[in-house]
Amino acid sequence: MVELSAAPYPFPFEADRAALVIIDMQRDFLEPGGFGAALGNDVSRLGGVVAPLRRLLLAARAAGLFVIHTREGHRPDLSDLPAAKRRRGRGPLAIGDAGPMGRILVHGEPGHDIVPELAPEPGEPVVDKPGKGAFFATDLDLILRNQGVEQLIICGVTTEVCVNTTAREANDRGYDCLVLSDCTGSYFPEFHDQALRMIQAQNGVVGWVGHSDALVAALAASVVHIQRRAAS
Ligand code: C5J
Repeated sequence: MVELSAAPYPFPFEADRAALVIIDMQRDFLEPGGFGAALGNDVSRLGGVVAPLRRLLLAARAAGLFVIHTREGHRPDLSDLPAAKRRRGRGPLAIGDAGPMGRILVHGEPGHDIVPELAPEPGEPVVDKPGKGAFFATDLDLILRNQGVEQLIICGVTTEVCVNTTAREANDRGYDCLVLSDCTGSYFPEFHDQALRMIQAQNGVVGWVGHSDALVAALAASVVHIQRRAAS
């Protein structure tokens, strides 16, 4: 166990029962012409997350940490899209409409892909989710429990929507969650800050908030430990 610097108090990181969960780092949220832009957001605000998250992802892979990715999206026939979700955005393009990166938030379309810098590798499950929380209507919990995971390192976008919803869902299911401030992002800086404050408030009512520097250092030091568990 390694104590990682975090708020409201150090996070007791145990690499062999932890997973890195990367939420919705999709072109539809990060690039012009996607869902985020259709809602009127300045998507350039999310770009700063990619480099620190890529550094962490490479460190996690090198150390043998379990990595899992999520994507928000819907079936091509939109049968898993609640009418209310489709109506709500009220932008020029709704979910399922054709945009510059294909149909908005639809499985298999270019915009639904994870950005190339963070593309999943073989052996890293990708969970497709129709909602904001990664546990809703998915097999994420089953996959994590089958791997013996009890701690989640949560990263991705956006801090106050899918990251926060997933952290809350995980917390209610008994996982310890560490959310990394530099590896999560929002179109609204003030929402990012407040969302992180909400997680750590009241002595960690939802979990912990940390920085990737501490985790990358811990992963570099724990290579042998994680590999030993995988080999046993
Ligand atoms: C949103 C997400 N913001 N991944 N999705 O609609 O946070």
